[in-house]
Amino acid sequence: MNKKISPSIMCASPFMLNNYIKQFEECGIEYIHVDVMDGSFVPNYTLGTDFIKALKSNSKIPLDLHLMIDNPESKLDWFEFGENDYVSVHYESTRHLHKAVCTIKNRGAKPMVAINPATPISVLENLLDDIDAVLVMTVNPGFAGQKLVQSTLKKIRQLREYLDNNGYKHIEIEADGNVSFENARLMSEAGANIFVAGTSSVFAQGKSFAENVSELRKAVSSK
Ligand code: S6P
Ligand code: MG
Repeated sequence: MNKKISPSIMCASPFMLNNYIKQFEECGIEYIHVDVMDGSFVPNYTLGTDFIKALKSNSKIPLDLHLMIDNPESKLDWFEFGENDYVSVHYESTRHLHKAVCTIKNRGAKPMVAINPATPISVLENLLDDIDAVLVMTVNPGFAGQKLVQSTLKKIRQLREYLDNNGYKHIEIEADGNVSFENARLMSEAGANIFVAGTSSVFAQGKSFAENVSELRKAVSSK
């Protein structure tokens, strides 16, 4: 599977967004990861509907909307997204996950289901016919700059094996949280192919964004 990089835009300085979007395009970045936090499902507030609208009108790069909000099925209408965009909803955030997934699909976008570190992959079984990707949270959602939850590497491996052995080879696996250069290599070997890149890699200080992207691509290219 092609390896893809999805920089987490909440980790970019808001004063440099135009500059970053230009660099995303120059570096062939595949997705822009947008963290939406509602202060209820997770203990933080981040990017909202107007930000997403502005991002869509200023960049052609597909979005990777990560909705960390309660009951997303009743709020999807608020967000601008469409063809080629990924939209992820958390298993833990709703009693109506299938409805949320179908709403995303009916809008022409690609549904992804996100699972927290403590959530087992078995909860995905009855959704696999309707989703394009699984987002494996490799930290607890809410903040950038956290440390990898080690057990999630095993979870990625189990999930990749399960998908490959049960007719779902096409379903992508996204890793989100502390995707450092070294962790990215381990996540890639375990079977992830979309990497949410934040303070641990592409926005790390000391090197340019382009240098960090090329180091990250190298780290995930081995498998
Ligand atoms: C966390 C959020 C993530 C972070 C990303 C930051 O709740 O979903 O997308 O923005 O993990 O990257 P890093 O390298 O600081 O962990
Ligand atoms: Mg995220």
